[in-house]
Amino acid sequence: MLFQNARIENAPVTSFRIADGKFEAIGPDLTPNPGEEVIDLGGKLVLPPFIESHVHLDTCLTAGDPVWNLTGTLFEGIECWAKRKDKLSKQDIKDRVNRAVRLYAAHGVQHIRTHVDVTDPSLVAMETMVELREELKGVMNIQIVAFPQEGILSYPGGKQLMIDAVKLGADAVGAIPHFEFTREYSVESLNFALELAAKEGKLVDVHCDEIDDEASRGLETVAARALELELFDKVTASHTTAMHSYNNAYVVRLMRLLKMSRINFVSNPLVNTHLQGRMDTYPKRRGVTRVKELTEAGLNVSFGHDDIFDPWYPMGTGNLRDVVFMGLHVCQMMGYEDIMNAYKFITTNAAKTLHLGDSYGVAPGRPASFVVMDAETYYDALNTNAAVLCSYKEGKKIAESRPAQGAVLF
Ligand code: 17E
Ligand code: FE2
Repeated sequence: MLFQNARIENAPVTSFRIADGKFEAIGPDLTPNPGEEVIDLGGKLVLPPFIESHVHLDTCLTAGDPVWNLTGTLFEGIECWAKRKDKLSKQDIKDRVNRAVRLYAAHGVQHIRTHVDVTDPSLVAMETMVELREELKGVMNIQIVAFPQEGILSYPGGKQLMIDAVKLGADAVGAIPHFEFTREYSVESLNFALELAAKEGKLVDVHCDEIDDEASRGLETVAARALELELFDKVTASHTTAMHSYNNAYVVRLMRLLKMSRINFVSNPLVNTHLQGRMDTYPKRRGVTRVKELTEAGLNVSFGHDDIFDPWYPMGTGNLRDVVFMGLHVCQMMGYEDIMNAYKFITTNAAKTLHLGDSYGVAPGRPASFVVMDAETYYDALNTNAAVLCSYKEGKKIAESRPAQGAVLF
């Protein structure tokens, strides 16, 4: 199949051919073979598929059930979720995750890293997510992080639950240092999580310092262990919102270690703009990590949605455009090049974090997975909230849309 007039990643128009589920060739001089199907993309933007690098699928679509988060804090969210956990069943999780995955697919997402709460003696969410990963693999590539929402050292049997979750099939090990009872527990939980990952050959993705406390310094431990255990870019620090509040002298010192460690960062600008700064009067902190400075230092940063309609965030439609839009505003990354390149936060940068390797990207020999947007450049796509016209996964169309028609009558 030949696609003509495609603007791949903002570049001038070209053509590309897909065959047997792979990109076969890319170039402006490609002409149709006899009898070949030709699709004229009319100069529209083609991007590698979107990647949700941080979400909690097990909690999605539960806002208000059984109670709403009234303060809007992370901590009340954790309390609300603890009440909802009692009602978890395989069917409940499957129904909600199937709905959420379809929301994402409609917006061109083909890869999701989900954190799954394992501070639950039944581990039903983990068990169910492992089944869903298999059931959905034709349409969504799901990566699972064993996430100890209520702590590893501060939750009864927390260490064993992490070990059991890895045995059940988690792809990555998590931690939540800022929620542990003490600083000592925080450090010990990180040592435990990274050593478990090193031993079992897993990735790491830590909910790290998601608090406005400038003394929350889990990140330095994550980075030091990533370096010493030689895990490097297998390790990701998510949220790191306390970095917003660190003093600059400390950040300059920390930055050297971060660069040596080569860890990835995931920022969740939509949700952390909502959750952070809640104990401030005025001025209120934004509480989003230092995306601009990390990027300028050559560290890999991607953006995640974090939640869809759950105790931590009462909105969300699975459209990562909202995440990028908020991220650029709150991180003050609104230069022309920043805006044009912003799709990388939810594509190529996220692919590095998820370790997708050669299975990702618009290039000959790679799986023919891509999205076509109703815009010519990412600048326009972002500004106009352009629809994803179609989403192809390994040569198969898995979603399409027809943009709404409207008219101004004067
Ligand atoms: N749990 C947590 O600890 N932090 C979050 N941002 C969410 C769940 C969504
Ligand atoms: Fe999260």
